[in-house]
Amino acid sequence: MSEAHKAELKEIYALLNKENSSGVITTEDLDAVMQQLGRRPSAEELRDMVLAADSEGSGSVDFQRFCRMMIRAEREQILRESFQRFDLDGDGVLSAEELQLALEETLEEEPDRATIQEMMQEGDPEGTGFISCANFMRMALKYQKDE
Ligand SMILES: [Ca+2]
Repeated sequence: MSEAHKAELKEIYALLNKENSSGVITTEDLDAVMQQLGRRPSAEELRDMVLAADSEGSGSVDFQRFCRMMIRAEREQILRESFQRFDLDGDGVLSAEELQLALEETLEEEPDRATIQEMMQEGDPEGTGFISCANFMRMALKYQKDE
């Protein structure tokens, strides 16, 4: 994480603590902070962020956990946008063909057949012939973790 990014997260965290007089971070608290920063997360994203931040149900969020939550939220946002861009026909799932084009764009070279087949198998465990957004994100987050 860059220093600038860390500073930004610190600022958000400070705002969040100021907003949050009850000692419990709610989606409203988070929404208020995000609005101040000019961001407009959806209700669903806010809920996910609070759930992710307070996974133990303690009702409070420390800075480290808050950073992890924000980084995760940002990564997921980027992946969701990538998925939408890769989903050329906009049917909400990736076909093998769309996956191939996505890989060509990402790797800047033509992926071999085996790689695509492997990824289709991993991203489509039910054998529907398509990769869902949830599976795409799960797969991508796993590869990012391994880096
Ligand atoms: Ca598609």
